[in-house]
Amino acid sequence: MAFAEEIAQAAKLAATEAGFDLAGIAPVRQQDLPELSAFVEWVDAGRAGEMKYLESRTESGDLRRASATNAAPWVRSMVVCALNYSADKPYSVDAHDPRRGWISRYAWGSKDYHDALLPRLRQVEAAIQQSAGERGMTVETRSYVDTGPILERVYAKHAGIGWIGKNTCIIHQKLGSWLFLGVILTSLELPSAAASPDRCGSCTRCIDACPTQAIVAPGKLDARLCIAYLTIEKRGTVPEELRTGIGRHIFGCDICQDVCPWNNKAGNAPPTSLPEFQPQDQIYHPELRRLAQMDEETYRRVFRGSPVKRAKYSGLKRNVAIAMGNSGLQEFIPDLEKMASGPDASVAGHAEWAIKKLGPK
Ligand code: B12
Ligand code: SF4
Ligand code: SF4
Repeated sequence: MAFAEEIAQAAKLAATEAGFDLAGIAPVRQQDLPELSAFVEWVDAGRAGEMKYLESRTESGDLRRASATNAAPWVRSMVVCALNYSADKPYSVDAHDPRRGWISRYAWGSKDYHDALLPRLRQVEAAIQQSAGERGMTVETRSYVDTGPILERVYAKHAGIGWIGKNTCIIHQKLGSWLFLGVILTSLELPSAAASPDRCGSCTRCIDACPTQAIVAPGKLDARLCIAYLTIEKRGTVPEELRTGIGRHIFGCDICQDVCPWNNKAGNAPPTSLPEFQPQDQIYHPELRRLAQMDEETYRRVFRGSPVKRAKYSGLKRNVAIAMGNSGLQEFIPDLEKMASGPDASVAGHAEWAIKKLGPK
């Protein structure tokens, strides 16, 4: 046990040295993680939408994500690390220029968060290996940043990183919720933290502010209604009845975090100083017209290394068409007409909808 405590300390120290803001250790036994069963209910209710990878099952028919042992039968504990990505820029709820679209805070930097976190996790993994080796022990380790079938927020809660808010995000009392998570599975039983206590209390600001009523109950999000899903994950057609609620969001959505008191308290949610998460001029709150006119090569250059690439060129243009339709600005009609007569049927269809929404010139 003394060795396990020392290795745990070495892991946490290495996490700090690698630049993580928070690190803790979570248990992996099912009985210690009651939230895992909520995932099964969530999938059964169809809330994953078209994100079929969340519904992947083991040979025995269990949902792969319902237990970390499905990814690694040897896992005995999990080191969870969190990195602050907040930036010194206004929140989306305070940005009202109808000529501009909103790209979610997590995508403003020059590097995709997977690429920013994985090398740091590898550093921590190496420290765990070294610390165990020095004590004559062997250890298996494996790192994931949203790259494996692990319910990262559940483990983050039980590693003491933060509680799962009613908006479903991990929130830390001081750092707020602008946090990326990464996990390291280990074959050692390391001493785990106490789970973070819930501090949402009677607050319901996130639920009340969500424009598409995607938070159907505290801690339960119907992804099919969430703007982040609709603008990032959903391919092809965005259901017409959901387009108005998307507003001017063109990639992701921050509203349920913008309104959260833990991101607004004086001194809370400080900006990160990491260079890779500093807002890029071309990405932060961009002009819709510039994006509507952007050719594919420029798109690839501007968004190189950025999570925005996940929406693909066609998806981003589709989102821009919806945002233009929601802007109330008829000056966008000529751009929309060009998009409506372009070769991409999905973009064209959404541009036609936007033209109709803006009404006759
Ligand atoms: C799929 C996914 C999405 C989907 C679905 C999100 C969702 N809330 O389910 C979509 C595309 C909508 C999405 C959006 C975003 N995502 Co996302 N996403 C994921 C992913 C890949 C899986 C999450 C998942 O399994 N969801 C299914 C639900 C059921 O699980 P859960 O959210 O963990 O929910 C738990 C709680 O709700 C809890 N629970 C159950 N009942 C109850 C009841 C109460 C009262 C409470 C409090 C809790 C609770 O148990 C559930 C698990 O069973 C994770 C990475 C990973 N591998 O975990 C990233 C991840 C969750 N996403 C992340 C981010 C940053 C975002 C966005 C902020 C991006 C953006 N700005 O657009 C938004 C946030 C939207 C939001 N409010 O959640 C971060 C979250 C960091 C944090 N601080 O929490 C993660 C961890 C990625 C990472 N490695 O950093 N995401
Ligand atoms: S990210 Fe936006 S759409 Fe999704 S739950 Fe939060 S406020 Fe609602
Ligand atoms: S807005 Fe309120 S209810 Fe929602 S996550 Fe933040 S504290 Fe919890």
